[in-house]
Amino acid sequence: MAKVAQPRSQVAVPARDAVALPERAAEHASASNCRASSRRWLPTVGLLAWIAVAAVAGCSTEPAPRDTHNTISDSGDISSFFYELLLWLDVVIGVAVVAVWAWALVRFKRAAGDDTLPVQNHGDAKMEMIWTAIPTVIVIAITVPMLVGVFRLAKRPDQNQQIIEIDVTGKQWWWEFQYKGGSANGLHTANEVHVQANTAVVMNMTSSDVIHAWWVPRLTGKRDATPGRSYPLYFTAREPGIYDGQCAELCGASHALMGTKLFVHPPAKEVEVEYAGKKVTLDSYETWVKGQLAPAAAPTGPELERGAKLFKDKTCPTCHLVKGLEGAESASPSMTTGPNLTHVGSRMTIGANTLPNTPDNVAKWILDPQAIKPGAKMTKIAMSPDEAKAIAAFLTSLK
Ligand code: HEC
Ligand SMILES: [Cu+2]
Repeated sequence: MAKVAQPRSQVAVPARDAVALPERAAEHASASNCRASSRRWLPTVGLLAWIAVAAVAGCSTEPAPRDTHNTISDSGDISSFFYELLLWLDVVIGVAVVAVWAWALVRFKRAAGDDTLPVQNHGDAKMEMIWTAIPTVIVIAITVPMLVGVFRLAKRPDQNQQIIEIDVTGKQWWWEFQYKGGSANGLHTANEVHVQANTAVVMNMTSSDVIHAWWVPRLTGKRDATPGRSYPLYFTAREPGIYDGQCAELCGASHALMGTKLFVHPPAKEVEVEYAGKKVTLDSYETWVKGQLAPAAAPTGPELERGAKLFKDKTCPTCHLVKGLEGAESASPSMTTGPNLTHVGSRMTIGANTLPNTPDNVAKWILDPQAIKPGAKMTKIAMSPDEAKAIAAFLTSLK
């Protein structure tokens, strides 16, 4: 007959605690060969070293393009402050807990041969009070400033000062910006949003399809763009510059290719800023506004004229507006209506921060938008590469 395996609990091995203590101590002494124990620690030390290397591998003193730490606005500073507050509180608590634990390990180590139970302090009122009071103080230390911060972030800027107000609409997979009031009233652009340094900005976020979230990490926190609702985002950006952003709410096939760019213009004279290691000149905000409000430049020369004609012949104006180009001034609003192209040549990128705005890239995009952005809501219209090149030349001339 086959031998039936016995459950482990029934195997007659003396339970560890039943081994007499002196015996155990002797067993321990013989095993604690110094070299063996250092070899035992080797994998742990190696693993910790690797984690340490991995943890610092991404470190840099330069602010990264999508850095949440080197914030450039008043509301960004509030979120940054809480990040730092929580980080340092956690470091202090973590170090304190590990230190007490390590001290207790050494201080209360059971001596060889000591078989007595330590003093039990279950229900010790003093200790219970201490470890209720400390977390309460910590929670209050976080909650009170946090509430102040939440109310400050939600405070609409004073109406008496200059305000730039922009209706922001998230669409699969790009952003539409419509300026309201002030010198930019009626301005309508896409993907790249422009504001003025040291000027309060009010953004009203919504969506025309699914939930998106507008997020420029160096500016401030994320704000949901939800269909049928409008959520405000308030900020005053400090430093002129160009800042990258990303849709932060999974919104379908090309969610990862739904970027945005924030341009913070100087209020008066143009300035030079650094972007991606290159020097870029930023006009004053009012100069930018004036340029964008003007109708598109009329095509000059046969090649651009051919491009403009092809743009209309290939039915692009059903979805795209080019103010000033006859026959392309009113795209019918629908779910697939595309970005305003009146000044598309002045954008740094196309396809919502997906490709640099060069004639070659625009031609590639026109020939096959879905090859660049899976699921893109732009119809793939049959044409020859030469025709796409002519349209691209015309579009990139629209500064
Ligand atoms: C059915 C509507 C539709 C038609 C027709 C259409 N497009 Fe588009 N187009 C879009 C949408 C939507 C986008 C935004 C896609 C994205 O970024 O996800 C877009 C984006 C673009 C962009 C990039 C703009 C930017 O700022 O990122 C260019 C350039 C463009 N289209 C050119 C054309 C040309 C040229 C034609 C005609 C050959 C055309 N489109 C036809 C809907 C359309
Ligand atoms: Cu999105």
